[in-house]
Amino acid sequence: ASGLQVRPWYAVLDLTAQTHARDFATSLREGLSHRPRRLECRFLYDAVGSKLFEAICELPEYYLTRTEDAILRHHAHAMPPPQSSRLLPGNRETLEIVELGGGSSSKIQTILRAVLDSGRSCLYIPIDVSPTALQAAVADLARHLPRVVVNALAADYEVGLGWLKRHPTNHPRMIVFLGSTLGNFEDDEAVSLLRAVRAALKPGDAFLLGTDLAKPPEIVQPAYDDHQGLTERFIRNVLDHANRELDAGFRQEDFLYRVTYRPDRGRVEMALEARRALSIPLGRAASKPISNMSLDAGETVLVEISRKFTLDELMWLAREAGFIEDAAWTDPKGWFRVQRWRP
Ligand code: AVI
Repeated sequence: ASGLQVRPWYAVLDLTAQTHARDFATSLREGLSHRPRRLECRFLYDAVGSKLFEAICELPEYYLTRTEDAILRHHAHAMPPPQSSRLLPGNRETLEIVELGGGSSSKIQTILRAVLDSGRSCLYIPIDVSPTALQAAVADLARHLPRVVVNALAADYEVGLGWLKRHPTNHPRMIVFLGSTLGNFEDDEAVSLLRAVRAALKPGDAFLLGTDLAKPPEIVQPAYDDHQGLTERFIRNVLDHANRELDAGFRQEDFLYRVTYRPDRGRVEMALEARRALSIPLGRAASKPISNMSLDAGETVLVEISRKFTLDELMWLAREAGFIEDAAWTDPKGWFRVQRWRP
């Protein structure tokens, strides 16, 4: 651990140095060599990508954020697990709220407020790869909810959850994973993340998970193919990110944005298609003897998947990771689901 910054009301523990294992260069080289070709969607979120994603959340077509927000506003009071009955009178319980991808501050504030309203103290532990995003999120929280103590972990999910597992506490804990980000993971990746979540929990703790649900294509497709073209810019930004950070030689005009909702597979696929045969300089992602990557005309590079889950799939994931569901909430249209699982 390095760079522990202590303030009266918050601390940021910077574990990002441990997060370099699979870096952008390796990921780009391996992803482009893989068949079908693909990129890892976590590289969509540089400073530009994060701003674009914030703008996407406000789009009229992007129903996810709004729908999940409404579920939280209606049901937040029921979401934190009930207080321990063994508490001595006069003793105040502290509930730890760990957020994966912390920083979605309005949603998490709804939950933190519900914890305080239940008469408990609250320790909030956001886990996010970006120390600057964490600083901004904790500053925002200090303004709105100064009673919440914040211990932020600057790390990817795996490193952050591993740290929590190695530093057990006596406080009850609820890990929160909102926004249907689980939907950006393939089954094997999702199960391994969920297992890491479970490993950071003890009996009596809880996991709160927000997921988008399967629904007709005429609702899903426009959410990823919006009129303003923000989603296209968000997906294309991965190429600029590679050019900026790795000195790669992608040219936007060589690619078309392709978005397909595949109800049979329960997922949206966002890809970039080569308009002609290409030889792309890999910059710092090159490794001898390969300095360029060839793509045939019409070949696609899968950049992101966004899954729309059925209940059966969610129950399967819970079982695979060793969770039991004990509560769930949805919106009147049944578009989105927030569920609480127990280890
Ligand atoms: C972060 N994640 C849940 C978003 C989604 O809907 O899958 C990412 C996104 N990609 C394009 N639009 C939004």
